[in-house]
Amino acid sequence: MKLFGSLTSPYVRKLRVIASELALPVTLYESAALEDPADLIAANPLGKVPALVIGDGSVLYDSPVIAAYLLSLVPGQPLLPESGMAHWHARTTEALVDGMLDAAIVLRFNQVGGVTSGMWVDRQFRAIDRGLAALAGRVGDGTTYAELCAVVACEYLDLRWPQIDWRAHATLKAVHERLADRPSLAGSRPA
Ligand SMILES: N[C@@H](CCC(=O)N[C@@H](CS)C(=O)NCC(=O)O)C(=O)O
Repeated sequence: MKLFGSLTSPYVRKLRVIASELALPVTLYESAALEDPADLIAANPLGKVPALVIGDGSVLYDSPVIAAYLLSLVPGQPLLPESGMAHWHARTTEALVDGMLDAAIVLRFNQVGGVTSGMWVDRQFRAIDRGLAALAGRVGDGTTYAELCAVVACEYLDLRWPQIDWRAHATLKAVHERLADRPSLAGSRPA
């Protein structure tokens, strides 16, 4: 399977981590989304990464859809409960992480455009702060999608917004210390 992506995209990294954890054959195909490459636009009309080309040639996007697809390929996979409220709680944790990443990306694009203050910027930082507090209560001692996504999100904050002190949340710090060296995470970390 071919994954349109970039080395720094946290959405892409979530999927690379899942693929590694589940030993799925996913190959990263680097694509600079902001340059609107024709093959990416053909795969995903939104022009965003990630997009996954699967065996029959069809394309899946965006990251929660791709994550669900990858998980569905491995019956009994240990990362995300397949049914019941535990499933929906885990999916909500995924949405929480994705929402924090969305806020961080909005901030990043604003920063690149020279916008570093104002109501919209403050709003994103507040969302991330509240998201971290909520996420801290949703991770535990396991090695599930929730903890892996949490590490990806926290490291993305280190990359782009190092002033955000997510390590102040003891559970996030502990999860990071416990999982950061896992091959799935170490092998997908942006240089
Ligand atoms: N909701 C999407 C977000 C994907 C996204 O925003 N990707 C960024 C890279 S980190 C991108 O391709 N941005 C290009 C653009 O917004 O045009 C997902 O979960 O896949």
